[in-house]
Amino acid sequence: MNIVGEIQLSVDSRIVILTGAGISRESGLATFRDPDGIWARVRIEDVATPEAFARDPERVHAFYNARRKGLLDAAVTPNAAHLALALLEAEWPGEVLLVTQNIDDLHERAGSANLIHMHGELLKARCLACGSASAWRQEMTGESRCPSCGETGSLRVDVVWFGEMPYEMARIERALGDCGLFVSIGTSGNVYPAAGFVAEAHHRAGAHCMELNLEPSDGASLFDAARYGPATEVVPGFVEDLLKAVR
Ligand code: BJW
Repeated sequence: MNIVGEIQLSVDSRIVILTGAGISRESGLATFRDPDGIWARVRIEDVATPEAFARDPERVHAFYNARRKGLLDAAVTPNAAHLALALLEAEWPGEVLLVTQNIDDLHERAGSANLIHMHGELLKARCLACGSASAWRQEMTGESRCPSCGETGSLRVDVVWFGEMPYEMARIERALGDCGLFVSIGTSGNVYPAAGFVAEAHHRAGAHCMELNLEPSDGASLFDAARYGPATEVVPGFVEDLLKAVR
């Protein structure tokens, strides 16, 4: 069935969507590699590697405490792009799997449920003593106590740093090998393995691959088609075009 003009897709096809920091920018959260992004203010090696945490845990805690506080600010809410993806999941007859690199919780607040946080979650703590992950909304310090085992000083934010294995890769790989449409939204395509998903969906599943981004990403030539502009404009329009086929 021809749905959007450029896409040949049957309505029971699985859709895999990858999101990055660009989708949350219009909600007030900074991206990483834009000129005003996080990596323009702090060095990756100081805050986003296991070695940085081993060397200076309080600095890493302070970096994530500030971002957690920002995420919990009442002004930070899901935007039209997050809401459109939740609507797509609710109304598309086939499976819609949302894989986000973002550690914010804006997709779940918008209503997405079939969601993988491949780089972890800012509002969770992981205990290095017992391995458990717990909800965590307050400041974290070297003296914080694990809610599961009671150990003190064993908590870290539950995010995936450089050199660590992203979460749920087996489930993601299975979905990429069996999707009709792969959509990448608001990501620069700089960080692997996420940057390689488009090639996997294309070669293993023969999926139609689309990029929705403010501007062409580093991997733009790997996509079959693209729509460029702010996520709050481009994503709702794209979702409406898809859902026209099933209404
Ligand atoms: C808008 C917009 C608007 C703006 N609307 N759009 C050499 C070769 C290949 C790989 C490696 C290598 N050396 C090392 C590696 C591996 C390494 C890696 O990729 N390094 C690269 C830098 C080369 N990767 C890892 O270590 C990963 N682990 C791993 O590989 O394990 C082994 C393994 C292999 C294979 C399978 C399985 C496992 C772990 C990576 C962890 C990344 N962690 C971070 C921090 C997480 C916690 C935190 O948030 O603090 O994740 S880094 C940071 O980058 C964060 C993001 O999720 C990630 C991606 O960034 P994203 O989302 O793309 O943001 P930006 O800022 O880059 O782009 C924003 C985009 O939005 C731009 O395009 C804008 O234009 C756009 N935009 N406004 C729409 N309004």
